Amino acid sequence: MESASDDKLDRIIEARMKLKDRFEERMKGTPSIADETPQGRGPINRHGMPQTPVGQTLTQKWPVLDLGYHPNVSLDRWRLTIDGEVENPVILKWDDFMNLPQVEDISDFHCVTTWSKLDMVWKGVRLMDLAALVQPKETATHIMCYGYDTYSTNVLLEEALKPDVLLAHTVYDETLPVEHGGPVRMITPQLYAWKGSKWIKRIQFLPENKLGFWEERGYSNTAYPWRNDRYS
Ligand SMILES: Nc1nc2c(c(=O)[nH]1)N[C@H]1C(S)=C(S)[C@@H](COP(=O)(O)O)O[C@H]1N2
Ligand SMILES: [Mo]
Repeated sequence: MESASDDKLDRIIEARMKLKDRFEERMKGTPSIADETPQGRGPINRHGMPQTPVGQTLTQKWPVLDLGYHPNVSLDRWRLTIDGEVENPVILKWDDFMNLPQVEDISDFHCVTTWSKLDMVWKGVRLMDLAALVQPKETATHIMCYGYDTYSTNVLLEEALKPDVLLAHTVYDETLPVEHGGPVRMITPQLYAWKGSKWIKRIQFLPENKLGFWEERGYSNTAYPWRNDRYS
């Protein structure tokens, strides 16, 4: 029914605007926005940062980096659970996910192992809109993302809500390949790429910080590329 889904979209848009108001000040305080001395080189990118963060080398290729196990999740078995510190937890099926507002965005990809790939073309759903759908409680401060391969990674909520943080299903107008995290992966263009879970299956809102897979093994909690913020 047209009207029912329009109604749902209206509600997401309204909730998104409220979230923006709520998190605007905290977003302004994140390193990606508040950093007065970002380290890097090259022309200034779309976020006002030098396009190649300190210690990174640009690549045209797109390496595959993960724990070595590539889960194969068919679209009819695919589910995305969004729960934890939220008013309205959901379990989305593929059609539910594809009926959410879809965006295209061009962004850069910085792997902590020192390669960066610029200007990648993504399509997907903004994490901000998923948050608008589930309504984080006032007490929510972080998210933990889980992959179908048992991966996990934590992200500060005001970083996760940035408009270029997507749950992407399409890259360069092609279906996201399994080795790069298809059907759906998260991307975090303003943080090192390990903060974006491939094969994402659950986003849990948290009332406090917890460490994910790499964070428990000594990688940085915050992962800010322009501060060489690789290890904790
Ligand atoms: N589920 C899952 N997500 C993951 C990883 C992983 O091992 N499992 N590796 C991370 C790391 S370290 C990087 S650099 C990027 C690599 O994405 P790519 O293989 O598409 O280049 O995915 C991140 N997300
Ligand atoms: Mo990485």
